[in-house]
Amino acid sequence: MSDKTYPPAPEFAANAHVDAARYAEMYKASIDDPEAFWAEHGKRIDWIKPFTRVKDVNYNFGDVSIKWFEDGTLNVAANCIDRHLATRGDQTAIIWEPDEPGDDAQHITYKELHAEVSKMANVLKNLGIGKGDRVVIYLPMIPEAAYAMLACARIGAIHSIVFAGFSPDALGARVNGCDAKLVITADTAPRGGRRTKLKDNVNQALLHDTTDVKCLVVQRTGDQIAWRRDLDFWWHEEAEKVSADCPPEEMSAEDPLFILYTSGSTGQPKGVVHTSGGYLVYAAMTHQYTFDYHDGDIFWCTADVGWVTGHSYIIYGPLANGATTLMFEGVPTYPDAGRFWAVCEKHKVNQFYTAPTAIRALMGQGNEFVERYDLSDLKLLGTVGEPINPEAWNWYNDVVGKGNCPIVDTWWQTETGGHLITPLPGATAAKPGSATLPFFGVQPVILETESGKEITTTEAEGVLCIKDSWPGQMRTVWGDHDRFQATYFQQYKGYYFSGDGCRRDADGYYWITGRVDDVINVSGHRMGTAEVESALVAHSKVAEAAVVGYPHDIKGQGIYAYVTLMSGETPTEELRKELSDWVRQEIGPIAKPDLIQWSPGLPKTRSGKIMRRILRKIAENDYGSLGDTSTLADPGVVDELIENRMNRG
Ligand code: 6R9
Repeated sequence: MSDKTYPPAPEFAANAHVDAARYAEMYKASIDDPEAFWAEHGKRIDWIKPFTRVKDVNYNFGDVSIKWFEDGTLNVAANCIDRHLATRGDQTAIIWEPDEPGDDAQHITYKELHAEVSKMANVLKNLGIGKGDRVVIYLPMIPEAAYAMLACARIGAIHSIVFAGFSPDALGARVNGCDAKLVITADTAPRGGRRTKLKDNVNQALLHDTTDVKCLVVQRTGDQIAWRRDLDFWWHEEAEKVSADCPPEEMSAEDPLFILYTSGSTGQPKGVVHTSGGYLVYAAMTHQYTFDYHDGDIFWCTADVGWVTGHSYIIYGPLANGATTLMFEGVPTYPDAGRFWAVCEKHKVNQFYTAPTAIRALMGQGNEFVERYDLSDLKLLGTVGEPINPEAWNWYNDVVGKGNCPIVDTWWQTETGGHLITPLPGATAAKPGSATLPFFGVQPVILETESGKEITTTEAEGVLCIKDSWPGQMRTVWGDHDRFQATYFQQYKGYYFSGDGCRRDADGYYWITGRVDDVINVSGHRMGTAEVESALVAHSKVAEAAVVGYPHDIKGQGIYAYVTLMSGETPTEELRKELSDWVRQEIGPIAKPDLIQWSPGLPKTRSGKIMRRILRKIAENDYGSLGDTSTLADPGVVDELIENRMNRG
């Protein structure tokens, strides 16, 4: 970790929405009188019926309830589209860059977006979807993904996007989890020159479904697909039957906008619920201030819409602000490691937001891939998803930003809806590796891990919690409010518990140290170790499995699995590959174990609990400091595991 600081350039600060003095003043106002602060900033979006109540929040375990702008009504899609028509109808809302660099990009104006979204909204209605119904979106990064999200918002349906890299099983579980009536997908999806058979995956996911879930299919490639008669519909055919006029539904601020499944420390992913008013205010406000977005700027967030980053910073935040947002179908390394920079040059990107794992991967390919392109339009760079190591930060700063672009390292979560700890580029001096300071209205606290006592000294290390609420906060776990309370409000009473460890330095800067629960972060994607374990033990040859993370140069963390086979099974290289492929099948490519160690026994306490601390140390190749192993039922197991460890790097 480096303590070198990079203050904002005076020219940047002079033109920024927020400079250091303004940050201090606004932050203080947001904490001193949150009601007044958010009453003011709640007005940045259009309300059908203005709110009179700003905030109604109860963090008491057992009674947790979070409401913002409760009596206001609005429509999120109208805020992202209709209200811009008069002033910027012909401005590009979405630039779409396809997988193949030789194929034409699309520029979709706000007017065109209005027509397409209205048509899709009418198609949804024709398919029987109404207010409150759930729609699963399983699409590649194509404009129709944006249409689908906004069409749901327009008619008050709740979307739940499933990342197109997830397997049929994972998709099926999410469709069932929220009782979706409809899945929106594409025939096949090109990505990095390869094709994923999305519609086939949907068919497989719905194979045993008895509730007649319908499917709306976007024709992306024209590839052959299997059709379910009476249940499947082509988008382009249905679109011809409907008008391009669909009045937006009046929704209450606390009506759900979307559900997004995310990994936790137990086997089942949880459906994070975000509502309409507060989420939109927060996504729009953070988009404007964190990226210092100005009218006319071209904004590119490289995330997939399947993750929260894509929801808040490709779609809702930028479009609520009337921005031009870029959507990229491909991957950073296709056709070569210069693709990101080629796209930045081609579309004159001003703000570029990506994940440290992508930066590390591209850094390893050499500077010439960056230097080939004219990046002079870049004004700001951002990162999200995991801590960034100073080496990658410096490369991003020097080679990509040429020392001229502030870097915003944004800490937040699916649960938080938008940035909570982040520099504001005209206000905050950056320190490589630190997410720096809280956004307006956010009060981070550091608690002692065991006692839960708040550490009040400036310098502190412990678990990161948030005191009080902010408008973008999740409201519940879909169908399981108890789980919501138990996960976030039970262990540390009176606070929102983030699940992250954190250090605060002498300047009050926050440094995220990683998850303190059994969640790992692989290439910026959250993965519950329990999910991978249950996939492994579902294989007929596996008796037991324990999964931990270990440091990985590119991915941040890799997946290390300890596997005990059924008696009589022989550990072979083929079986190792079979198990890896199995997990890939069960969950998706992002969950594939990097290393599998055959372990005839796992270190357990006498009560039968697996001692993960020990497994983590061995996976990290740090077995010299295993700590106390005296409570183990059979300490001999540990020597065996060390002897046969897979990571000797
Ligand atoms: C937005 C997103 C959330 C977890 C979070 C933390 C890690 C995210 C980070 C970061 C260090 C950052 N994380 N941003 N760690 N610095 N700037 O990533 O949401 O997929 O829910 O992951 O990611 O561990 O708790 P999500």
